[in-house]
Amino acid sequence: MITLHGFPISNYYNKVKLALLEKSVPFTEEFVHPKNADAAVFAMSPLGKIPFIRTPQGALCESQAIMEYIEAAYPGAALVPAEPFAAAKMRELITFIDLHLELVARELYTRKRAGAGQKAAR
Ligand SMILES: N[C@@H](CCC(=O)N[C@@H](CS)C(=O)NCC(=O)O)C(=O)O
Repeated sequence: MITLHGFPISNYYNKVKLALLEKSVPFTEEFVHPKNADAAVFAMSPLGKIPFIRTPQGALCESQAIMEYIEAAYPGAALVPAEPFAAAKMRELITFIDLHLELVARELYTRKRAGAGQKAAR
């Protein structure tokens, strides 16, 4: 049985959770907030990031590596197109979202929050 660690406000966490649900993979969830990462969390996720999963073979982190593991290890609905170009386009979109949308948007949230804090302090 897979245990998914993290928290549901994370897009990366939800990405993995959706794959597990779409493929009907049995799993449980365990709440982990990276701010509270301890030695046990770092042993499973060396950068202390979520999501990570525990499997009977060991722990695995990085959402895209987890997605590829789930797709390869479990039958059922295929999440990756069989046709090579279509599969590459899917990976292109994932990379675009992960690197050029999610990380940039996150930076904007951080700046917005910092700005809100400055206004409150005035
Ligand atoms: N490349 C990682 C990114 C995961 C990530 O950034 N997770 C955030 C929560 S959404 C986190 O754990 N942040 C805490 C930190 O960076 O210390 C993945 O795809 O799993």
